[in-house]
Amino acid sequence: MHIHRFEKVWLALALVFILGLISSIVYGAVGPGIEMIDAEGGTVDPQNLDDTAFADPGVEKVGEDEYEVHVVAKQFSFDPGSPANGVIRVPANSNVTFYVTSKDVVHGFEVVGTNLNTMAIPGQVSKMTVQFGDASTYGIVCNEYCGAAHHAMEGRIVVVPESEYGGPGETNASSGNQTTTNASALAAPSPSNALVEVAA
Ligand SMILES: [Cu+2]
Repeated sequence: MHIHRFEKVWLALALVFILGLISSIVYGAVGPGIEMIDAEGGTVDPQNLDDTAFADPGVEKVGEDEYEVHVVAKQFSFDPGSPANGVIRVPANSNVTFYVTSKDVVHGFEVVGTNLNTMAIPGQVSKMTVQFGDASTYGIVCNEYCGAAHHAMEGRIVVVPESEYGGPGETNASSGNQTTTNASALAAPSPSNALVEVAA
């Protein structure tokens, strides 16, 4: 069978185009370290968070330069994270494992300008370990439409110099001192697009 030269060129171009599309999808799925929320974080009863590690969400020191942060996303704030609940404060150069869940509807937990980004799903716990470098302030936004005040659902992670870090208690909204402690950092968040590295 004779195939015209132009026909062959056209077939080849179409093939290159298809392969290009497939590779871009494969790269998008595995290249930037994107993973499905898996069973590692476990599950919780979203109606009964009081019986879980999310009963008193916040920052916890679990080792030398190792911290755990439990975050409950709810309409329309992060606890902790949103200023009203106390922003998240961790020291510079620390490894931080986040456990994020939702108590009502699906929310997003995206740390702006970094690769720390997950869905917060009722009943499901998202677990992510990241490494924070120098002192900085990061914004947290909800990137899943969750209701009327979705646009106002935001928070902060303040990475403070190790010498100024007073311990996990600072993030506790009820401690009363964190609002003033964070006021200057919130007023002038340092511009940051430094990537958070996935440590594990
Ligand atoms: Cu939202």
